[in-house]
Amino acid sequence: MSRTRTKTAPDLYLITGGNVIPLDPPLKRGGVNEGFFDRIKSALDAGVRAVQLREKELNARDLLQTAERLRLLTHGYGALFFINDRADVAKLSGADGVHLGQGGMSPAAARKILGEEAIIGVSAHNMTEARKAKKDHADFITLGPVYPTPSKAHYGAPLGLKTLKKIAGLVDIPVYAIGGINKGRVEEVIAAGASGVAVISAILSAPDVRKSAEEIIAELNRVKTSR
Ligand code: TZP
Repeated sequence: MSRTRTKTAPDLYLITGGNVIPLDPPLKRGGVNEGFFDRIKSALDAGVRAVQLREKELNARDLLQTAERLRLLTHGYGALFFINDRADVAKLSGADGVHLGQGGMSPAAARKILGEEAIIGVSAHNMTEARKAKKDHADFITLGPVYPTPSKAHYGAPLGLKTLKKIAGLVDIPVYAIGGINKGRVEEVIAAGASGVAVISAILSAPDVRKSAEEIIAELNRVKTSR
């Protein structure tokens, strides 16, 4: 199948999860609290234009309910909206696409559910997975962890900039560096060939979510315009 795609997520890809936003304990109907939406709204106010809902603890009903609210919120800002793994929830909530983990369905299966126009991201952690994602017609990958990050510590050593550079140089779909990304690391990951950055905690656990997102966006803009 030949496919020409020009769609890419914007340079900063905000991902929820990693338990950085407390869910409503105990998980009950609608299992996220208002603070969850407030933080994402602050990031959107800052200029974030791609958001992935990745709340693995939520049951299907709560995930869908959360997705429907986030779809409305992101839509109001013209931001792309993705669901982690659950193409069914992406379809029902009207998301722009799905982001597939290595244990997830194939991009082809996701397209059967979501249609040809859906944007499909894949999480890759090494060259083999990155190449496979490209071969499977993923639209973009997140690649990492590039730096140490608590939620992925059990996977061993992070990839580092050299591996990011090698993979980004060989895979001709957008590569979003992920894992331990903060403002101070934007320049070196873009220099290593990343198209953008995917971030959880540097934005969502920041004391001032809006300020943190604004600073990362400003840094991305500075680095990209100076290249
Ligand atoms: N995949 C690779 S690293 C990571 C994921 C989901 C976690 C990124 O979180 P943070 O807080 O931005 O380091």
